[in-house]
Amino acid sequence: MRKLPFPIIIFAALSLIASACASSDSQSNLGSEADQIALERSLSEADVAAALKTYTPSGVIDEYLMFSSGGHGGQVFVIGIPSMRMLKSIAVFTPEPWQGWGYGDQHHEELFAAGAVGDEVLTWGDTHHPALSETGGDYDGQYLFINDKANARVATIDLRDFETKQILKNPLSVNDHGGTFVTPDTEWVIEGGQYASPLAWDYAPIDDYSSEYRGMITFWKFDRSIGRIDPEASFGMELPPYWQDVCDSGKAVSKGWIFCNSFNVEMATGLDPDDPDNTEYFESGVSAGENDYLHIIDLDAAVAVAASGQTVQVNGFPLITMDTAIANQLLYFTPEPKSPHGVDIAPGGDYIVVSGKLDPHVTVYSFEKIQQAITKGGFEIDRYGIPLLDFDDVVEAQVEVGLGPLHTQFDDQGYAYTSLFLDSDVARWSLGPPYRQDGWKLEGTVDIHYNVGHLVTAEGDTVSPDGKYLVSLNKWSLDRFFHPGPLYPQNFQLVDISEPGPNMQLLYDMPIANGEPHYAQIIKADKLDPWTVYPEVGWDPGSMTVKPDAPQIGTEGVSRDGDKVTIDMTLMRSHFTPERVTVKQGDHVTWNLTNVETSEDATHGFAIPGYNINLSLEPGETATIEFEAKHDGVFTYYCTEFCSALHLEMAGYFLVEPN
Ligand code: CUK
Ligand code: CUA
Repeated sequence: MRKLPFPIIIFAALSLIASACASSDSQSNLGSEADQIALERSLSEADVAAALKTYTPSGVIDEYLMFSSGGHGGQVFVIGIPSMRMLKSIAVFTPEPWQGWGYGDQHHEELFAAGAVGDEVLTWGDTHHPALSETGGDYDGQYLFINDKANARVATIDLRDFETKQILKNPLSVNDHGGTFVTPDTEWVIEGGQYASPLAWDYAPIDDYSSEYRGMITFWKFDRSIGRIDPEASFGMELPPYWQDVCDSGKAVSKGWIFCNSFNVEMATGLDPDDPDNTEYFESGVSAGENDYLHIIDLDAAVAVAASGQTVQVNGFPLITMDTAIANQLLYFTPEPKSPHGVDIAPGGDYIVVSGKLDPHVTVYSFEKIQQAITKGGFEIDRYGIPLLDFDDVVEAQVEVGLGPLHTQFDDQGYAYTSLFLDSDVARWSLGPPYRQDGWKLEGTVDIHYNVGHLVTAEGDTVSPDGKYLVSLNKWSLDRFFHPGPLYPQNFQLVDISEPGPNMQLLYDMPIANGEPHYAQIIKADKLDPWTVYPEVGWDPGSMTVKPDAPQIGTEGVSRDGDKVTIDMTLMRSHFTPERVTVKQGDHVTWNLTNVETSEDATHGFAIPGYNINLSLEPGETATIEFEAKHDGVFTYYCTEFCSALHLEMAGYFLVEPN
């Protein structure tokens, strides 16, 4: 419980006495004050209810945490629910100065180097789908994965310190989209492709699209014992150049299966400037056909095929070719209506929901019927020889929900929620048995503002969603906020979905002022138990162990070996040791630093002007920077975190003598 200062307790007690003495028609002082405020601020009764549902008094912790992609900001946002207070932007693919992410720390340099495409080191990403690690189909609060759509990369974040531990470049593809999604025990992290291109980042003329361009899906093996994906145990699967889109992992009854939608079975290749007959932009070419294909992948069987060595090496990475996938019955297609987007598996794993951007329905496939159709056999095949399951054999229901359906989430009452981009609504509809006997019908909609992409419910991707809250991730905000110039923020809207039936209540608007988030997941906050300080002084967040030779109190100093200078430095309130470092221009400098503090929140920064060096050292953390002292001069390093009353004195001189 929060501790209230003594005068407030007295005041509260007096208020109680006053309200008890007041006549029955004035209710209480609090009531009349609230009424007065509501009147002055023109708040309706619904506004007041919404305020009471989200207001979180100082010192009270949110019930849920939302991990949201940061879109082309390249990061992951952590937001408390229901307060919608932003707690952190976890630095992932993009340098971030507050966290000292990517400004000299050797461990960060290694991560960025691992995410390079060839020799091109990238300093941004387009994060789309965060995936919390799961145990038994429930979020376990241990790890978070996120993809970079732009450059086909996957990152692993450790939720003990909320830091990125790994960045992997996909060896098969330059871009991705259907990532990241995890299997129910996080054995595998799924990364599906998007815009087809020659595998291994190669070149082929676009006229050879059907023979040389390919889609792909990658199965990254997660090793929980070390908290990293093991690329050596991972593999990919070649897919037709159909622009795979979003994927989801089967769970419960469909555990071991993977589903992805696709949206260019037409194999459109864009407007050709040299061909007057080709007048189709992608936007029409890609949507010309009636159907695209839901990809249905038998992951367990694929794992066995990969383990038996039936793979080819592409860019040094094992790949199951389409022919091998067909021969081993790893891959099936079934039609999905016009311009599909999104695949979402119901909590029991029994239904697969796909939306059609240009179709007012959601289409619900039955996993059981898919299995029966596979057993029955006698398939037609698509142009690459992949078995095509008959639509009518595998569909359970189609529910008309509104215009521009995209993504679906679930709750604990047997309802599904689908975002409607064109209508700017969230639709609630009921799942059929075993969820609800009266299912497969629209229950109601709630207006959102505006152009919703993904939506997310509390624990919504697990086998046991919580319901209660839904957040609508809106692409446009238009008139919702003061518009800060022509680039508007996105708008996250919190919706109360606890009341059954047609009604949902919009509670709160949160502007997102950094990137365009795509997807998010919401976890019960009490499932997380992050560190307050690093476990030991001299902790290396890269290896997640204490570093034996990290500087400690008493081991500080400057040593020289030829033109190599090594500095061992400690940081504590309110000084660096040493406070003076002198080197010669051209020296190779290795600077080891440890924040020897063990107190919660006692972070120190370390910035050297003119050298693009900036670190954040959390209590106990050690880091190393290496650079050439190429600029002569006097550089005043200082602590960037206001850590104490004498924080301004936490500084030192880095003297670089000219040659
Ligand atoms: S996508 Cu952006 S709204 Cu990348 Cu999952 Cu659908
Ligand atoms: Cu340490 Cu300011």
